[in-house]
Amino acid sequence: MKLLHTADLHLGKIVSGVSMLEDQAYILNQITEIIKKEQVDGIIVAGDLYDRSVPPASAVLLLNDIFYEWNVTLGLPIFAISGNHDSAERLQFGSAWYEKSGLYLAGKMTDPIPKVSFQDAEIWLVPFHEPATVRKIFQDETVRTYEEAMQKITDTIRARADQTKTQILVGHAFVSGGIPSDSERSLAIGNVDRVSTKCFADFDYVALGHLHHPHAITHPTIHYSGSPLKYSFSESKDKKSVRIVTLQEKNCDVREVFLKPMRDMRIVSGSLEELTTTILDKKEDYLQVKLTDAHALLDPMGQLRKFYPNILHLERVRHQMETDRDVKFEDLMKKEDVALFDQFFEFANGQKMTAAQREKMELVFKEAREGGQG
Ligand SMILES: [Mn+2]
Repeated sequence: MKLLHTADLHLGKIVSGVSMLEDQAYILNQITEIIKKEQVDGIIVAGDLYDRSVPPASAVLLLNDIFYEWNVTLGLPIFAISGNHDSAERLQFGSAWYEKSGLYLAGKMTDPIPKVSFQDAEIWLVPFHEPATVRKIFQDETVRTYEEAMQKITDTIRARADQTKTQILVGHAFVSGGIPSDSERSLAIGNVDRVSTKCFADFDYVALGHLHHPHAITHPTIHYSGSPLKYSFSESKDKKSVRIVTLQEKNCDVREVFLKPMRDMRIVSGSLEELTTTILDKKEDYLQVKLTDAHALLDPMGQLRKFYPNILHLERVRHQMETDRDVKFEDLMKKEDVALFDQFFEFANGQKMTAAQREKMELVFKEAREGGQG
């Protein structure tokens, strides 16, 4: 059995005021091509289908169209759950009869956890949940943490699972040791949102969503597919992909198929002059520009946007003065005026004064000392 695993589509997402919808439609079509080429038997979408609980109509239409394409046109089952960005109730709409068509969509947490028997596997759909929800639904007052909630869920699954079948869990959670990026919304303050890998010990493949890096964790059976697109500059070095999982009884073989975005998201640096004279390749990309200029600039964003229309973020590289040495006030007082100013200048501009600037400052200090006598 061969499955495609993706997650964290975040349809309708806006990054720095720019809608990602066109990029999302483009990447979903690329996933469709992979589905056809790889001839998979089913598709897993592990949560965060939308970016927010009330997504824009355009995002709803996009998901409608792509699910129709995969499920009806290509005739493939879809195993999908809600993530922490989705509205569990809204995603639940239609689930009971979509499954007649092989679209298995678990929005709300329920007891029992929905199980889909598919070929020689049992696929368990565990939507995103807070501990309080699990405590209430499973009527277990001892459930206090995310770890206890996931443990409770997997215990109930274990009790119902037919271990002669391949066991697959689809979930949306933060596994301990996972590397987060800047585009996930924290599930809770601090580290209390973590669940350990031991919750998933009995599964042959765990298809996760939530963390957006494709290699947020390294584990033989537990995988984050990562988001299909970069949604923050902290992901600029990611190579986004989908997972192709081939399961033979209890053995899983996991492979990455890389995606090529319409516009990449990357960080570039240079002076304003460099960036506006030697024009970089792929200037339509989403850019974070780090300007290295030390002096004042007139409308750098306006100048850069003439060449790079999709700059999302612009910043000046600020050279930090070394802070590892302790500077005592008494020592500072011993310094000559010009030496003291030199230090300040370097702190503010990231470079030392030129000889000419230094000469001018010496003159200024001299005049100040002589105070009107000159
Ligand atoms: Mn997400």
